[in-house]
Formats: sequence, C-alpha cells, structure tokens
Amino acid sequence: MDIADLRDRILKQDRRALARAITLVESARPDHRAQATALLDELSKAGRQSLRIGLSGTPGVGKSTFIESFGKMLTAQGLRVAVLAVDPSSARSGGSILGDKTRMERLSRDRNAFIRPSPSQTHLGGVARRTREAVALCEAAGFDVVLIETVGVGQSETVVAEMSDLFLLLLAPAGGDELQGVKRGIMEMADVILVNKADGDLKATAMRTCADYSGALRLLRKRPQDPDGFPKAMTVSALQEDGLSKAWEEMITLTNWRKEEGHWAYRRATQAQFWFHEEVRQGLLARLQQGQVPHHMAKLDGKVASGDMTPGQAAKEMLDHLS
Ligand SMILES: Nc1nc2c(ncn2[C@@H]2O[C@H](COP(=O)(O)OP(=O)(O)OP(=O)(O)O)[C@@H](O)[C@H]2O)c(=O)[nH]1
Ligand SMILES: [Mg+2]
Repeated sequence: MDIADLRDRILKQDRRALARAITLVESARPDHRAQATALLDELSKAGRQSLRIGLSGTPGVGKSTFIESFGKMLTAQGLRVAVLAVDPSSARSGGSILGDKTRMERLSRDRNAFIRPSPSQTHLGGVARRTREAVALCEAAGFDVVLIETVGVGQSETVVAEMSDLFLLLLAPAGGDELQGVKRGIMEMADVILVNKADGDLKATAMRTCADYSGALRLLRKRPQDPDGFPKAMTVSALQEDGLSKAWEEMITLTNWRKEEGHWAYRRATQAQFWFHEEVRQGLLARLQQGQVPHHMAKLDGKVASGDMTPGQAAKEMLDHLS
C-alpha cells in the first residue's frame, strides 16, 4: 500500500481513501500495523481537529434515530459529519446493524456524512484503539464533527469519554425511581444529558425526567471544565427533530467556553497521555502471548503450584525474562 498516496487522498477528503485507511487501522497484521502507525503519524502533521462528540445510551433509547436527525441538521448547515461506533459486546446482532442502516438511511446517503459501523471485535482494548485511530483519520479527512456512539455497557462509556471533547448521555423518559438506574460514574462523565422521546404521550414524562436529572446534576461535584449551568439536562425528540438545534447551541457554547479557558486543549493533552499509557500496557500484555513467553510462563506456573517458587519469585523471573 502506498502510504504517501493514501495520506494525500485523505487530506483531499477522499471518502474511499478514508474507508481504506480505517480498514488498515482495524487490521491486526504486524505489517499493516506499521503502515497504520506511519500513516497516522503523517496525518497528524496536518493538525486538523474536529469536534469529537461521544454519545452513549442504553439499547432502544434512540441513539441511531438521534444520530440521523442530528447529523442531518448539521450537514444542512454545511458541516461535514462522521459517525463511528464503539461496540465491545457481541450483543449487537446482524439484525441490529440492518436496523441501523434503515434508521440512518438519509444520513448514509448524505454526501457530507460518513458512517462507519463497528467491526466485529470483542476485545475492548482493540476496539478502543481502532476507534481512536479512526477518529484521527476522520479529523485528517476534514470532518467538522465526529460522533462516536456507544451502547451503554459498562466500560465502553469510559473509553468513548476518553476520546471525546463532549460527552452526551441519551436517556429515555422514565419514572423518578429509575433515576437510580444510571450509574453515578456515567452521570459524572456527561456534559449534556438529553432526555429523548419528548413527544406525544411521552412528552410530560420526559419533562419530569429532565427536571429530575437537572436536580441530580446540581448535586454532583462542580468540575473545573464547566461554566455556570453545565452539565445540563435537556429534552429532545429525535423522531420529530425537536430540540436538536437548541442542544447544538448549548454544545457550541460549552465548547467555545472550554476553548477560551484552555480546558479543551488540556483535555486533549491528558487524553493523548492516557492513550500513550494504554498502548504501552496493551503492548506489554501482548508480549505475554509471543514466542517462548507462554511456554516459560507455564513452566513457572508448575513451580508456583507445587510450592517450589513463591508467586513473587516467579513473577520477578518472568519480568526479568521479558526485559
Ligand atoms: N416517540 C419517539 N420514539 C423514538 C424517538 N427516537 C427513537 N425512537 C424510537 O425508539 C426505537 C429505538 O430507536 P433507535 O434509534 O433504534 O435506538 P438505539 O438507541 O439506536 O437502539 P440500539 O441500536 O438497539 O442500541 C425506535 O422504534 C425509534 O423509532 C423519539 O424521539 N420519539
Ligand atoms: Mg442503534
């Protein structure tokens, strides 16, 4: 593969080149990995930055519908929008991906939008790297906004928050007692909570739910990266495309404030460090699977089990062997 050519085409916003590059970063082959690293290094020199928006929500809350409506609203304003997904679980069946295709039909046909579904990978570390690198590729390809979707299952929110400038939490209208269902850690990550489906019969419930969450957000510890009034809860209807431009205005307000106050750059810097450390950790773990290492480990396993070596001694010998 001609990396210089791929770089030039991505910088010229060639979508097919972008798709090929994402396939390249998804590959686990060592030669592909080396090419991917070289490509990302080259592209980072262009210094292009998108607004990265993470979006999380439980199954059925309306993520796909929201991305379609919100994405169309942005492209109608002349913005270019990329959509990526982090899906570490195998829970997403082929049926659901098919469903997404129909739900995001208008957006997927939009010249100013680029949608890349999640690859079928189960290891969260692998998905995280692939998505983070895909985000970087989309930035280089000149997208104004990169939406990173995750279904709310445990750790994946943290992964997405660590690669986003803004984190949106999509919630469904619900009775007050269900407020407990959202984990505190996830609430603390949110910059904007959107209570979706605020339409028809659900509208009144959605407004109550929104008020409940506004109250809950006020009880959280104040974060330095927030101006007054943030994090904020709002109602939207993805289906009726209601409240979306208001939500976008709030995101812009928050982003501009963070840029002016230095929080935006600071967050990007600490995120880069986080991923550097994460890559080192993943690399070390990978080395445990390579060459003679598993064999050596198995031998030491036997000695530990028989009591001939303490776990500490065995670990030290193993680590000496690795370095
Ligand atoms: N009334 C109403 N229904 C909505 C709204 N947004 C989504 N829905 C409906 O909720 C259902 C689920 O919507 P999706 O967009 O597929 O939800 P999702 O979060 O992507 O679901 P998964 O991909 O399974 O995690 C669909 O039947 C939508 O039509 C809304 O704003 N109002
Ligand atoms: Mg969906």
